[in-house]
Amino acid sequence: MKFVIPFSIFILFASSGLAVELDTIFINRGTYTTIDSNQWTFLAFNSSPAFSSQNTVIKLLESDSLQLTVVNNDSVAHGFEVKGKGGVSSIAPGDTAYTSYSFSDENVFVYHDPLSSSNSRGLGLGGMIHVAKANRTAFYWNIKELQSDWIEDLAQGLPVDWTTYYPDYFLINGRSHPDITQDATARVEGSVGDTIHIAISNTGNSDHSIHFHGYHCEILKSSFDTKWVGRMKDTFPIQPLETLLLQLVPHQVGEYPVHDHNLVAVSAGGIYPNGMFLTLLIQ
Ligand SMILES: [Cu+2]
Repeated sequence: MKFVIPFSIFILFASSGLAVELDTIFINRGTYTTIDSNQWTFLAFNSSPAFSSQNTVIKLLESDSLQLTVVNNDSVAHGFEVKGKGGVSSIAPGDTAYTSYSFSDENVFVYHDPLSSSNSRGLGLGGMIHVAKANRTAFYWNIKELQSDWIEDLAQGLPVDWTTYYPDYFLINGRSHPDITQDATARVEGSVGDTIHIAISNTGNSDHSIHFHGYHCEILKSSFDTKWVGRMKDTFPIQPLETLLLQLVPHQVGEYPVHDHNLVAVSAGGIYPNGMFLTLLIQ
């Protein structure tokens, strides 16, 4: 199903003082080179027709509206959905669809393909929207895991048995340690006393648990359970298609690890430490 926002609604948003973000997102199929030099088929939502293994982070300000054009560059149909906010159920190969959303408070949302969500996420497809207050310092961890010996079946549209899922590659923003350290949107750098926000989405198919060394963070938003809001912790479980918004105010100088507490996730293809592992650098 497709629809186009009438121009009159655009004028209404503009005249009420709320910003309207116009964005285009492309569903791209490409070749991904793993940290240990394997090459796989991979799917990602990118901001251009050029494939990147990093699903684009859609960055908005509080009260923004998003008018989104979704281009399916893949050879099979996909949908587009912001979890909890609806979307487009199916977009044919080569076709384009339009959808729109509004946002109020700062928060983090998952977007994914609802048509074949687990299978397309098993090939890498799934990203996050971060809604922030103005002038906010934020970092982004879109985490997911993949099972290497399922990639070709998933790429050909063949069924897999999720009850036997045994992933062996673990990614932050489409990259593994140590490459992920080069991603300035992921690698937290700051100073003692800064207010730093970390937007986390789990766009994989397995639970993860993010463990900070050296610092505690406050949960500002949890898509899973609002009772978690306000808790000050150093370990943050996160299930598939859930999000967290954390606030870190560093109290000490240092370089400390942050990683998935499940140590298999700090590997890639059995090689340690090549998975969900970063360091925080506080001056
Ligand atoms: Cu730890």
